[in-house]
Amino acid sequence: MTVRKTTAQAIVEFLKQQFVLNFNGQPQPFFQGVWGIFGHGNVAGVGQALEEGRGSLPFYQGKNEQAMVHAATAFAKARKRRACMVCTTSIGPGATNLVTGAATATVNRLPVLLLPGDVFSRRRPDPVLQQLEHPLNPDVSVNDCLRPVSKFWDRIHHPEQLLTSLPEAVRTLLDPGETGAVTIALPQDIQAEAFDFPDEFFTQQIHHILAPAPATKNLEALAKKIRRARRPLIVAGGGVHYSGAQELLTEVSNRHGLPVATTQAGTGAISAKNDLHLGSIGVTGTAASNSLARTADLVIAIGSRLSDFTTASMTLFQNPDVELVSININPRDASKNFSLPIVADARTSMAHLLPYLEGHRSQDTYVSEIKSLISKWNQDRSAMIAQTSPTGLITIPQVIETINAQSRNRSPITVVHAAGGIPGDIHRLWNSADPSDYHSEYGYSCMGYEIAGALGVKLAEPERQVIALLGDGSYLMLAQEIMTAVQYEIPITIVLCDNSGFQCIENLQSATGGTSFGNRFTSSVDFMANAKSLGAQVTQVHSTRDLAAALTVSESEISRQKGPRLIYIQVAPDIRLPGTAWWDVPMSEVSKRPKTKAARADYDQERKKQRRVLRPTSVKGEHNDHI
Ligand SMILES: Cc1ncc(C[n+]2csc(CCOP(=O)(O)OP(=O)(O)O)c2C)c(N)n1
Ligand SMILES: [Mg+2]
Repeated sequence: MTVRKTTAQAIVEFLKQQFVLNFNGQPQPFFQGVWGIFGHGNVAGVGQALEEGRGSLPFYQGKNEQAMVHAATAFAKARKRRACMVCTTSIGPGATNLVTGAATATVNRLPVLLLPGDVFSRRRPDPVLQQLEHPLNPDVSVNDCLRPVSKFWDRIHHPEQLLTSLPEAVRTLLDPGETGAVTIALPQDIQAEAFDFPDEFFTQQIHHILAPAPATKNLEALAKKIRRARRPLIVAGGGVHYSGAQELLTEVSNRHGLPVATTQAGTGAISAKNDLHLGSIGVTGTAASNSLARTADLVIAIGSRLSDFTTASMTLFQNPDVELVSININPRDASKNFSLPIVADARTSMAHLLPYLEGHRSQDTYVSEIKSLISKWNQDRSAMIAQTSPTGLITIPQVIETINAQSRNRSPITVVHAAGGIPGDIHRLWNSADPSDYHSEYGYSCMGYEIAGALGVKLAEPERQVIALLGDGSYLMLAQEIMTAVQYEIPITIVLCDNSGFQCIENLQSATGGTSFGNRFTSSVDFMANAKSLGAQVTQVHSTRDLAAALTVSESEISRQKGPRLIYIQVAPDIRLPGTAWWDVPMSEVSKRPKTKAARADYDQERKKQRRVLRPTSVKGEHNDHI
């Protein structure tokens, strides 16, 4: 039996039939909503199909395509990649506006399905409005810009192609090692063209997320290394959250005396209350994590991309004999930096590792050293928060601690952040009360993610108070989704920290030997009037006490709050937390300025600490001992 549908109708129907088992083993729809902005390139095709057949698939009108992808990406992150959203756009600029969002999703390994409209497949009216007309390759359109930022990319020239393309798109989105943005470009004419699809194509499918166990050989090798190590260190990344390994990781740490440091994506993977939680690691790391990392003889990365922020641009692990083991579902991540790769799910790995470590615990002296580093860090943390500015304005660390106190005392909240000075400070200072209170987009560090991201998180977790924490620069880049929050009555809280410019880059400029240039704002904005005009309720606060009061929203108030509210704070531009690790930002080898010359000399010194190979060559043979 067959059923006649257009390409667009078939896509909508197919997506509605895809289900995934959640953490409790219950099937739930994988695609939970469609974001869209219509134009001539999708209104009559995908638009028609969505309007007529969406049923269980809610539609959200975006105001900028990049923001739609951010919202969808944040939704998938909050749902630990067990549900995702779709974005439909017109052709031309509507489609290319997706590129930044797609890169954000792909870098962070988060699933999102993009359905950009495309120029006519049959080319009858060429060139159609917004067509690029590539001189040498008529089969190239602007949508080809989405290829490098997608994990799967296809263009549909005949409806029948969906029979192979859609299942592959879904497989990629669901594959924990491969997931990211998936693009299916839909030429305008083909969207509306019909085909007799086999009935079976639209039957319900229930998928489960792969969680492969590590090979016995690998577990034996890892357990041997842990038992032999004198200074082991676990680095927990986002994979711990996505696999649901938080509790087992905590058990491994507590039972066997293994300290845990967390990356941005890994924050919350272990409660801050845990005795052996060292806090953040790397460029934005705590002194406790970083000093331990420098002397560690065994580093076990779990679900981490091992980015330059985590490895301090490969200067962090200074013990000449340090060995790196990387447990990751993605073989490329597992093999980085000459690690012993363990290609496996984080949760399954922790569960399987426990019996291998029976009876083992790190030496008492090491455990007490860790505890004293943590207690010293807690004192430093308090001092960082207590630090005041000569301007008399609230500092970003104080804003962060005020929000953090809310999460500790009045859970559940989720704070969403992405770029500017905030991510560095919050990574260091945040003490997670529960695994979902910290939502960081720091893989792509994309300005403009925060407000749109908060919308996605709130749709994914309506029971939580969702706070977008962002700077004035980030706000100016992508604030219009405030109106979308009003339109769909999505109650988010936006905390806007105004320091009159791109302050963290100004700081970086100065640290790299430069003088102030191009980073300050020279005219001011009435941010409150701006947010109000988009429909937000606005308040200004001048003290942490007022901020705490503004954030303290009772349960009933949360359910009554129909749309977004913005809390505006003028923050001190002059407070910077001291760093405890290096970041490789190359600076000019040639300059007339003594400050720049001196900075370059320091840079050359630091670069000498960078390591290319971590494992000592004497045990190289063991390196291949996997799978
Ligand atoms: C889309 C995008 N463009 C540029 C950058 C580079 N960048 C990183 S932080 C930053 C300034 C952020 O300013 P603001 O949001 O006001 O935060 P502040 O640094 O002042 O705390 C810039 C320009 C980026 N991360 N993302
Ligand atoms: Mg700023």
